[in-house]
Amino acid sequence: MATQEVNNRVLEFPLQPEADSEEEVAEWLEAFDQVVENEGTTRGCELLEALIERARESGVEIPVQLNTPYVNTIPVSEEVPYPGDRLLERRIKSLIRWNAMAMVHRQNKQDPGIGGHISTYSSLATLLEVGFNHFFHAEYGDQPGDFIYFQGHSSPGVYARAFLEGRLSEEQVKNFRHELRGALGLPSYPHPWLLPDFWSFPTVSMGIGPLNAIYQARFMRYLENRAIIAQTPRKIWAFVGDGETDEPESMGSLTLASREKLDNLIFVVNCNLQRLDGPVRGNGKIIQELESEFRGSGWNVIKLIWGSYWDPLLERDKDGILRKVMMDTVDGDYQAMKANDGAFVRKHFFGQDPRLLESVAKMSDEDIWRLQRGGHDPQKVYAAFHKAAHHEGQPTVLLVKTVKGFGMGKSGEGKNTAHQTKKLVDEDVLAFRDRWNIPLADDKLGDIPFYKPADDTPEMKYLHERRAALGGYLPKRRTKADERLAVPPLETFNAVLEPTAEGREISTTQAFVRFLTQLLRDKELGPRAVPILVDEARTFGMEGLFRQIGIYNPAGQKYTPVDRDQVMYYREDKSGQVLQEGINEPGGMSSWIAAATSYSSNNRIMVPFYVYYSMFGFQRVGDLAWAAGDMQARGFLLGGTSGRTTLNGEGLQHEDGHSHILASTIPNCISYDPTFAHEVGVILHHGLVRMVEKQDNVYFYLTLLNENYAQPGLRAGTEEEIVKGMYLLQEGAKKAPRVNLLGSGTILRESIAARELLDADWGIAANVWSCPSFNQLARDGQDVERWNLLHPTERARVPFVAQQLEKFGGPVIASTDYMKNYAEQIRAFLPKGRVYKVLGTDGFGRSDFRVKLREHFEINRHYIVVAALKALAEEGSVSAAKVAEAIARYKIDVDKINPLYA
Ligand SMILES: Cc1ncc(C[n+]2csc(CCOP(=O)(O)OP(=O)(O)O)c2C)c(N)n1
Ligand SMILES: [Mg+2]
Repeated sequence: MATQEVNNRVLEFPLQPEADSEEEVAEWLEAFDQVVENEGTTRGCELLEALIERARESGVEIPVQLNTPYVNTIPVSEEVPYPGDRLLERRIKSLIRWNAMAMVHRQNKQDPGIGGHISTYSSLATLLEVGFNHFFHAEYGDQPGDFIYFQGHSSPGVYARAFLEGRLSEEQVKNFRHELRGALGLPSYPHPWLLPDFWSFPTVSMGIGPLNAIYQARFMRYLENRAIIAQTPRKIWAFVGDGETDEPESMGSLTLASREKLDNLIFVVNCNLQRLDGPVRGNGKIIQELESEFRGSGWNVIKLIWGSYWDPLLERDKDGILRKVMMDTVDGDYQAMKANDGAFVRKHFFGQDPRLLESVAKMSDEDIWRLQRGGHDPQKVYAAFHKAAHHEGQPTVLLVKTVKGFGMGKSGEGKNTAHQTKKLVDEDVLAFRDRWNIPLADDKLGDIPFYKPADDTPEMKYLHERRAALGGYLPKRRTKADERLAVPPLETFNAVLEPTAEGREISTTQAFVRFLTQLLRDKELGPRAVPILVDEARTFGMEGLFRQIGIYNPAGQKYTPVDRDQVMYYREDKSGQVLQEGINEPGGMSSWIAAATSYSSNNRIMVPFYVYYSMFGFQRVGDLAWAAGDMQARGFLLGGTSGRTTLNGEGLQHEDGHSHILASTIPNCISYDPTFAHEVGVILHHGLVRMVEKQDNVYFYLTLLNENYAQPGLRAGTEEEIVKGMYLLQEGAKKAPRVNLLGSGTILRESIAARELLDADWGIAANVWSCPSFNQLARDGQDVERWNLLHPTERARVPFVAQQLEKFGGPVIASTDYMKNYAEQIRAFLPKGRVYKVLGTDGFGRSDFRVKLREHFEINRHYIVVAALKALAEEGSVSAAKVAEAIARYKIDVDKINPLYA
């Protein structure tokens, strides 16, 4: 079969027609060949298009075919010459291979079980080295650099190069995966948290790299279109495993990249045909499968399958037999070819057709073995990278065929176990040394030494020269932005800090929107705010932003919006500020990550506000939130319409009662469940100061509520306590007994109501404490506890919770719209001897009104009163009969099923 690409679609037509129509077809082909020869390929394409159109008009069914034959996309005639010194580059690459292998092998000899991977890098080495020597630009002068997303498991190779470059010491590479030995060690994988001036992008949780790379490329264009950075030819290179493309995250956002014409994005899929357990598509061909998926998604696809030694064979393949065998052989068999030897390939590959076998009769088994795959041929890789880097109007994917464990000999090459190979048998170490020409004598191989040539050797000079020509060394991460931005004073946000006017009620979501609107007016910071929405702007009352600051769309707005005559119409604009991601939480989170790490990647501080349904937050995109922590993202996540009983009517899959528990698992995520508008204002302002002014490596999560109520306003002097997580909102009458009612979010208002009931119905006084963050209180408590543990003879420190509560006696009752564990966290940090009762919303949600939900989950004012009386009874201040009396009075059904099980 031969093919012709038309409008991104590829048509197949038979080269060997049926005998009866042979002549007719030959005539047509000849005519077509002549057109191409005389008038060029564009004309040929036009002709075919016209023909197809006519065929369609005539009712001829034309098969849609997204695949091309199983050969390289770039014909030999179009390959650009290699600009580098192939011999020196090979030498450098061999040294890197050796040092990467040594790093993993030594460690596992010393410490069996410490792990590490060799075979991913072995397959990737040529791809990365061509990139490092000729394509990957570092930041220099006013030239921003390229972004490289490395396959996580190839880290030993990236470290080995940095070692040769003198950027990592021998001590460091010796301490690969030894991060806790006092010496400088190296983390297993790309982790910016652990190596902050080296790695930028954590990629080792598969799928996160490709997804983030797409949104990074998009965010780069967003900054350019908004004139925050200059438009430059810089690229985002994402190296992706072929197995990694199994992840929906890897493939789920491909159309965004083509829709927005992200020609700054290049995916390189390292198709070594294997994942961890075995072949990726044993029965088929991963390259063909990905070709149709990417092409169908509008990407420019470049397949690089065969190395140069195949060129003469393909050239001679006039009858298409070789191409047919190439196409018919499945990946499981291709893998076996490379796990064996030349004789095996002769028998099982060329042996599939006697004519093919004959065509290689003059080649020795060694010659056949040397027929390498495209990804191990620098000439071919260069040509493919060059073409990708110059392609305009579309993102490009390079589908490159490689061998897993390339050069690892019997210990790994092409074996199903390659991924887990950490140690080579001695014989393979010798073979490895010989294969890559490492000048180490047999008797020096014992502990697998690292090898680094002297600085004045040609290869070392070349290594440094190439990087100097490309601006410097990579990977390299910026830890702080150079620019300094000032946060306006807190008073600027008085609109949310003051009490609401008589009869006016607002929600904390509205308070947030007011805060954001105010911030957008700030000359310096306003343009840096990035509101990110996932088709929920109207849910949060944020549709006003559409008109005001516009929705980003690189194509502008080509239609007249249906609501054009309204004040808040749906306005899309090339320099729009809102990122509207559609119903796409992983995309929203990835945009947020790109913006939240812009201080590092673009040297521009951006302040993203990603607002979403809190239920579709951490539990949906938890792994991205974890990666954001690793990347030291700085920004605001806002979980809207949160609270298991505060979101009316939406039921089980919408009502969030646990996002704060999940938020607490991320060490540098600071989370709040504010009740009042002024708390929202104080917390957001504090967040801005920490992240923008101080450039602290934290990010903030706030839950926002859609329940309207009067706002009491900020009491001056409580700001710091709000931030720490607890302040006294209402002091009870000075009489005994007195209880302490703690709460957060809307449920704090039930505590306020309970305070009145306690007084009116039972004559008991109560203090009400607003606790915007049980998570922060718990972290403080644990930190103090740890200090006390380690300093037993010094004066014990007191947790903040205890400091606050020590001002008053009496039991403590906490009630929130979250699982009991949320408020349970502070139990250990209360003053000694306090009775502590926690109410929370464990169990599946229901659709109904708030009062019903709060009754169902046993967190309403009545339950709070009963819990307070029970606590007093346990303390001995009231009788148990009083508790029973209250249960009866409030008509609480004691036989009601526990909502956890209901
Ligand atoms: C989300 C996730 N799931 C599972 C793993 C474990 N894992 C690490 S590497 C790997 C196989 C990778 O295969 P491939 O993407 O083909 O890369 P290769 O090493 O072959 O280049 C797996 C399953 C992971 N790191 N992340
Ligand atoms: Mg693979």
